[in-house]
Amino acid sequence: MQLLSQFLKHQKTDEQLVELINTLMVACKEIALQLREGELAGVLGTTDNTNVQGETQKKLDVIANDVLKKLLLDNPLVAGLASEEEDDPVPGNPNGRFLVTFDPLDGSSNIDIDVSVGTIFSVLELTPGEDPALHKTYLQSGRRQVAAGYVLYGPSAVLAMTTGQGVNFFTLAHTGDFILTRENVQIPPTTREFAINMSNQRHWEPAMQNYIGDLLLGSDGPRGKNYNMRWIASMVAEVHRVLTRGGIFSYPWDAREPAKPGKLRLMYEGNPMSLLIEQAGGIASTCYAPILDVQPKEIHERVSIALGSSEEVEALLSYHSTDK
Ligand code: AHM
Ligand code: MG
Repeated sequence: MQLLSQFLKHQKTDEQLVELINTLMVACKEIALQLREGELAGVLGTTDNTNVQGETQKKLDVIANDVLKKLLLDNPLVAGLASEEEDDPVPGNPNGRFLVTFDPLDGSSNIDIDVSVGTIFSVLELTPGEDPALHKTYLQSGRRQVAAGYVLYGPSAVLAMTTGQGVNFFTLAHTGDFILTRENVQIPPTTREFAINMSNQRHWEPAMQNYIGDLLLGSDGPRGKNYNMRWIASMVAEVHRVLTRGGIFSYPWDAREPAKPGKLRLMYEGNPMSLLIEQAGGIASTCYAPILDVQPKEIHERVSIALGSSEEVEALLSYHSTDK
């Protein structure tokens, strides 16, 4: 049995990064406890606020954001943070080394129905001389992440994390420790499972409509096999399924808001999930380029996402390159 801290030591992870990860996990354990109490703790339901994306905030969005913010700002290694639930970045210690971006509670439409949600985080290094109070300081491409991961709050709480040396799962034990439960996760290259919100089909690009249309034809169609569909409406749970047994997950560009390429955010969802997927041998793409190569222009920017089993994502990309 290996504890998270022992495992990171064994991987010779930078000691300051280990300290930062420990802080993140203290916050996630607190969030897990609040979620477990649910209605009993009076934490369900919505607030009167909307966030910067114009979405109504759930009480637990705010609680999770506050827990992460407080603990991270108490850690002198943190130069600043940016959150899906904050309009602007929050500066920390000007001599700190790390910038942390996060979605405190992803999939929050699932909170009130007791379905899985998660915390997604991404760790960058402050470029010396830059100001962590400014948006532009955070606009680094996903390739520059020094760590990324999520904690899935499901029947058990599971941390999936990478520091650039593969992906590993750690399960939260009743002792409060995260214990290594799956090492060097590898996504199977082929799959018969896809995840997409089909209700948006008529708004997608023709290439995406054609690709999904061919999956639906099953063994009679050009893909020659029958597919199954899943949609949990919680990206953390979908990515966990993809990492665990393969699959393809997409939240693509849609015509309703052409200026916003998709629903999900690059800095809080796209980049950390893409690093995990690539580190586990999968592909994460905008449908035209690797997500990790996108140069962010705004901290709350959205991105079209397709990720998962390498052969399946390659098949999807071929529809986009030929527009067949
Ligand atoms: P959130 O960060 O506001 O919770 O939104 C992100 C979530 C993802 O977890 C999930 O993939 C998607 O939104 C579901 O969207 P939809 O409700 O359109 O199916
Ligand atoms: Mg969210």
